[in-house]
Amino acid sequence: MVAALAGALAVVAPATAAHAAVACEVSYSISSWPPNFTANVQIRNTGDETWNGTTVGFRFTGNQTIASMWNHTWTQSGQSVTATSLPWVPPVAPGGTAYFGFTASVFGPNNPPVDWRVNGVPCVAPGAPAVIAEPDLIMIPEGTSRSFTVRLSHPPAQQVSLRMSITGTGTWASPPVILIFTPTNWHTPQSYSVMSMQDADTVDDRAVFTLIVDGYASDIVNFWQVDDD
Ligand SMILES: [Ca+2]
Ligand SMILES: [Ca+2]
Repeated sequence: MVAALAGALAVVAPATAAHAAVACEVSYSISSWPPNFTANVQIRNTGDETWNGTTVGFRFTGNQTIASMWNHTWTQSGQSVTATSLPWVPPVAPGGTAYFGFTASVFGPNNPPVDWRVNGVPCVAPGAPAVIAEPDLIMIPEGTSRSFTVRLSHPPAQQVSLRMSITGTGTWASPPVILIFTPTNWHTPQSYSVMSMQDADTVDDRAVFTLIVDGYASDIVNFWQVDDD
């Protein structure tokens, strides 16, 4: 079959503390009167961190040249654009949407920009295949177990397996099982348990489990240990 998800015991070296996740979903539409066009951009905050200001990066695939922008200021270098929210633009809470737009000109094809990023993190197109893990954040008393569930947004063409990467601090145990998604069970949530091992320190450790399936946008689950020492 395939490699196990994680060993029976995942020891996470003290490194950077876990952080909230930035995730985003872009909708892009244009009104065109060649060679000019107006573009409207909506970026939904699908992560669990409020955006206090957004720096949006994207890349044109043609010779588009921006002439003006609203809600954000911009710099354009060749096909690469960086748009930064103006100071009066309100924060965007999880589930909220950032809006901006621009006027531009183009000669030749006018396909949507690619490589969208918010504050350095790649975005996905709405409706793109994604791993869906819930909940996003789990408070876990030291020495106990908690579970999250994983499913897929779209059916795979054939059986796929879930991979997992773990970053953060502390000692975490998880069963050596493999979660498999098939063209029939892809939308059924599968449970995965994680144990926060007893440790000698008094620090509330944090770990981020990143759930990965090839061809799907990854999702994450944050574990916040509640230390009992
Ligand atoms: Ca402890
Ligand atoms: Ca601890």
